[in-house]
Amino acid sequence: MLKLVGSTPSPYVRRIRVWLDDIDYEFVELDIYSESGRTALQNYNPAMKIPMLLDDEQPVYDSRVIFRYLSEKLDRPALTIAQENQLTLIDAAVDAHIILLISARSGIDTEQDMLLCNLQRNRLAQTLPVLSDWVAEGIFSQWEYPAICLFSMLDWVSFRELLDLSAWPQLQAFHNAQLARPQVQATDPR
Ligand SMILES: N[C@@H](CCC(=O)N[C@@H](CS)C(=O)NCC(=O)O)C(=O)O
Repeated sequence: MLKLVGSTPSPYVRRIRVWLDDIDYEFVELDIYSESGRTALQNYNPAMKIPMLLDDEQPVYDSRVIFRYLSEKLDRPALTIAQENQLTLIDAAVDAHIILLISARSGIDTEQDMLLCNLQRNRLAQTLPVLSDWVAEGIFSQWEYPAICLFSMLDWVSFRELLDLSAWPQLQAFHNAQLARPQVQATDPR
């Protein structure tokens, strides 16, 4: 039996859940910032990150490796290098937002001129226009894994109020266009 360990808000977990769609698996939901959640998490993944997958005795860490593992197991197509690159930019933008969010929760003023925050803002300033252009070019027009990953990021940044999508009309239109999908609604953290 497949067991996916994660949380409902995590964009890295949600991408796997949306992609798995009709596949039967157990979802182990953790609050990774609570004491009990952290205790449980350390038994599942010493890296202390979600998602992690357990396929009977086989642990699989990291959403990219989980995707590769399950693609092979479920006989689904592997990603092309172009799609891997799309994921890399999406992940860079997600990670930059996560670092800014955790910094703010740690009491850091993320608006200040500080290397840690400047690097993340710089990364977002570089990745978001490329992702927006790719949406305009139709790169994400198929509801495949890269589009699912982009959606999961955009829905999470809206949910956490980290990015005003109205400043990014292409990204906002893409986000809105997916909201009625049943897998999207079934995994909505709100
Ligand atoms: N590269 C990892 C990133 C996973 C990740 O950063 N997950 C976040 C939740 S969205 C997490 O577990 N954060 C906990 C921490 O950093 O302590 C993946 O693709 O699975």
